[in-house]
Amino acid sequence: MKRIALLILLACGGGASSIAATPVVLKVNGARIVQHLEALSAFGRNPQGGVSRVAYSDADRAGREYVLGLMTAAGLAVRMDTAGNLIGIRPGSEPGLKPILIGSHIDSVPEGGNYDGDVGSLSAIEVAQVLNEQHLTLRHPLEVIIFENEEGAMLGSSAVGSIVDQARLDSVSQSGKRVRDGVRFIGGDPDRLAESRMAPGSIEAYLELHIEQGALLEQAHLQIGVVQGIVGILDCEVTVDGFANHAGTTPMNQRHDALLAASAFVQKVNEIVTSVPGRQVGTVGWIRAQPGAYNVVPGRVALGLELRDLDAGKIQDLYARIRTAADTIGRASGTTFKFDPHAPPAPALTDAGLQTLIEDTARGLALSTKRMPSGAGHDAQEMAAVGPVGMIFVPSVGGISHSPKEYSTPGDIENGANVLLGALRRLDRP
Ligand code: HGY
Ligand code: MN
Ligand code: MN
Repeated sequence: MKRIALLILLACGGGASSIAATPVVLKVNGARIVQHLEALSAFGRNPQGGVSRVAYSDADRAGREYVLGLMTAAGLAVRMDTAGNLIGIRPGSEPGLKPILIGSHIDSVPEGGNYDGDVGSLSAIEVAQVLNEQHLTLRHPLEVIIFENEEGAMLGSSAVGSIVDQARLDSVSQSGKRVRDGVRFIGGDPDRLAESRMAPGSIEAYLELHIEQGALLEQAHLQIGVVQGIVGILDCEVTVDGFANHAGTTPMNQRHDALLAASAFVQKVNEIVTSVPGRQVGTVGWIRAQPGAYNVVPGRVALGLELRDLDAGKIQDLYARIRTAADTIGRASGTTFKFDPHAPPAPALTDAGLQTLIEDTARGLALSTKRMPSGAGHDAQEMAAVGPVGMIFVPSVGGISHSPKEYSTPGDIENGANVLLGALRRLDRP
């Protein structure tokens, strides 16, 4: 009789009845996360190490297939929204509760590393896998979400958090495909993107684990970063128009050299951004001169300006000063500057309650913590429009990221994933 009762209990393992049997401290399988990171790194691998798995490339599509397999193996019911985000669902035991979302992204920058986005994505799947293996049902539904094209100004999470304008869909992505064609390429439907939007207030919370991508944690010998907020990012394409002319016959004092004006502009950006106190950053990250020949004075230059800060007002002030300086350079050099700013991801603060919850969870695991801002953009900042967000950082060795040399140790990754799992379980409690 007793044996039959035990068998019934085991057979009902996936149900709410198993909650009482839950181990007090549940841990992830760190070795499995590392194994999955290695397997994922095969998609888009470069000869020099790292990956070029830019969104909408063949490597991206293959990597997504691999991750979809992991999600299914973790017992998640996976669907793709119209933006192409992968969403794996695990039902909760208590009807009427909002879902808790965990996730990140697996697309990379060109010549990127194997950790940015991947650590959070594969750890979120690991969390679902552990819950599945332990036959543990949370009260809330759990959704593991792998956002598409995070490195393209967070396209996938923008579609979830807000409205993506047509101009963005028409822009050309790093893969060379227009964004709308790319979304189609991975199985989404750009004409029905609005259906991916989640209503504000429709989720309990979104939690994301990510590598720090800076060196604050490593330098302070700390294990977990509790993110306070994520910077806003202003991206702007700047066109400088001069006059293309013969480089041999045009005297130096009669040129309208667009590249010379652009180089003065690059210097000025750095000067203006460093002229005020604070953690703001400004970068000119790419530049193209036309027509681009030894023997032609450059007639046109296009360049990419980016400004980041936690304060949207400060970004706008710096941007205004940079535009004024560009006018001055233009007048002095006989060139004109045109600015074409993209709709910026706004700065987002993480939820104060979730910061404390993450901190308490880490301390409960005997891990050291530090509250810190994020200088990198993340899907969490778009998700902040849908509900409370929390972010967990783990150290990046040497503070290197967006590089094949990006690295986080297996121990740090395991710690971060355990904090993600622990924070999720605390959040799920009544
Ligand atoms: O560009 C960024 O900050 C990011 O890594 N998406
Ligand atoms: Mn990145
Ligand atoms: Mn990232």
